Amino acid sequence: MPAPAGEGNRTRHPARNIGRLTLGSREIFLLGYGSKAGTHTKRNARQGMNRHEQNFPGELGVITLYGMGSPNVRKILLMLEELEVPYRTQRLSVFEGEQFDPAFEAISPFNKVPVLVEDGAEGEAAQSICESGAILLYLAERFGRFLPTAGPERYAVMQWLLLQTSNIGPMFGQYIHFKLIGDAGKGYSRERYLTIAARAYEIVEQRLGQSPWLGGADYSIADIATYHWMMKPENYRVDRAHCPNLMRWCAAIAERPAARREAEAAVALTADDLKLVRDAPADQLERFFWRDRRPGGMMLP
Ligand SMILES: N[C@@H](CCC(=O)N[C@@H](CS)C(=O)NCC(=O)O)C(=O)O
Repeated sequence: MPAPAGEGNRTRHPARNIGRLTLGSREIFLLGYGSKAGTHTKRNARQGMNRHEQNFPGELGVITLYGMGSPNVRKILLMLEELEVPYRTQRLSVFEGEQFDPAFEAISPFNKVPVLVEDGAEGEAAQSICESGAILLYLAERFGRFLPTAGPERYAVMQWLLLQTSNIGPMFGQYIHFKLIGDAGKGYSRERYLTIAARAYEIVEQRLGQSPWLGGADYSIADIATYHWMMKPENYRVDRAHCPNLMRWCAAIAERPAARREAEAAVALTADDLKLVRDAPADQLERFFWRDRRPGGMMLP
């Protein structure tokens, strides 16, 4: 069995392959790890468990994060560091089109990173999840942390989490897209998304003026989801001096030991992302920007 090719391998469990993606000349492994036999029966173990333990009975399977150095991936990395659970990372080079491999598409239907895989109990298929918001919810419930279990703050956390995944990420992403490719519409698209980004800064600044954290009194997956997207206001032509609450919040997160570890762990995942996009040949960029991927059968002429 070939050795799994993962970076940042932090696990001490023995690995087994549960699947394999062949990406060009490279093989990427879907990793599974044999669960250690428990010393007590599931029935006895369930007694006295809290809700998250009941939802996820059994041993912790080793977790693999597939991704690269983008904010959507780094939020998961930050969460894993906050949880201090064993995990490993597997870089997937989206600039070189590895996300379009059919084997990867099977676990990420929209061909995007991050994807998180946790192996199941011995003999069961691994669980895999794409969409960074869903992954954060999974990890929060899996480990019973960074998401209140009930009450208004639970839904406040969800509100700010979904605001990030449905507004901040996609809108900021569109701005970056039009900034990178230049805007044939005389800057219309770029300016539109820049305006929306500035509005997002305004909303978040206002919220953090009323509350120490996005979800309320406690640091949560809403903060973890939003941090990497908003830490550099000048990238969206927003003046730091006009968002003191946001900057206070950024500094508070940056000082967390998990954030420091995350920044180190991100180095391997980020690799040559910027260089790759800068040096990419035209046909590769066409592919990256999805301009060659119109689903023909679906679309009206
Ligand atoms: N809604 C998704 C967005 C993920 C996403 O946009 N991922 C980008 C990198 S940040 C990607 O994989 N792009 C490759 C592509 O679209 O082909 C999430 O929050 O996980």
